Amino acid sequence: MNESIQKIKEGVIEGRHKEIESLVREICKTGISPDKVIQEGLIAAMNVVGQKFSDGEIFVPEMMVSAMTMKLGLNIVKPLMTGKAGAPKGTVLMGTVKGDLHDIGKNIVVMMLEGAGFQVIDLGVDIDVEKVVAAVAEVRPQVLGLSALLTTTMPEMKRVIEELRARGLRDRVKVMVGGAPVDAAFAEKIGADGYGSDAVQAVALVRSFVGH
Ligand code: B12
Repeated sequence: MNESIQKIKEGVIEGRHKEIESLVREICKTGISPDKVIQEGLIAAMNVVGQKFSDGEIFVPEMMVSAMTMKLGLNIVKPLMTGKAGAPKGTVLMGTVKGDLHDIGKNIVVMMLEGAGFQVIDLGVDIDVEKVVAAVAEVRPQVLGLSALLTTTMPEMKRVIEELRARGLRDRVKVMVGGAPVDAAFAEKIGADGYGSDAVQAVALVRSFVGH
């Protein structure tokens, strides 16, 4: 792996929040693809952090510092991913479901979609069914993306789909779901149109939905 990417990865794992911005800024100057910095540096680091947390090697405070460090890095890469010329290829509404505050993965999906030329409206986190459905009615996106990181909040995805159906909106929008505990079988069971295991798959899914 590229030495600078390795440094970024280690920086996030170790929560070196004071250094991360300059590290990311430096590597971006070399002309490296922002996707690579995100996938092999920032995302790869959070995968390691997640595993360490699951294994009991680190606890919530360390996890939060790493998450914050990752976000600082993402903010530097973001302007490089977006602002590409041309009309948006389609509109995607994204949000993390009710009761769930995890937004790192969702934010990465948002950035990758923006980088791929889609207009993304990000509803944020802890979004209740009513708000999602109202936004679908108002914005008329081609795709709705829902994220959940807690097994306890996954049922909210089903509620959104049921409510869209009840309001006669289901046929107007493709629904994709994602987040660590979600899988393709769950997506199918709740009647979603697709599941993506990472941000790259999210982009591929949206492309397949809107035909770009
Ligand atoms: C960082 C983190 C936090 C941070 C969140 C910071 C933030 N702003 O997001 C903080 C410390 C706040 C936190 C809090 C909690 N957390 Co937490 N957290 C994590 C951790 C370590 C990493 C999550 C993460 O950011 N991963 C990195 C990103 C890049 O991956 P990702 O989210 O999966 O996203 C990728 C894909 O899934 C996909 N994707 C994501 N969304 C979408 C959407 C669509 C449409 C598509 C197509 C794709 C897609 O693309 C993304 C990019 O590749 C995980 C552990 C883990 N291994 O996942 C636990 C974890 C999710 N947390 C957990 C828990 C229990 C909690 C708390 C309840 C802890 C507590 N006791 O307070 C609270 C809950 C707060 C709440 N109400 O939401 C558990 C969940 C267990 C479960 N089975 O439900 C986990 C799994 C840890 C564990 N092993 O126990 N957490």
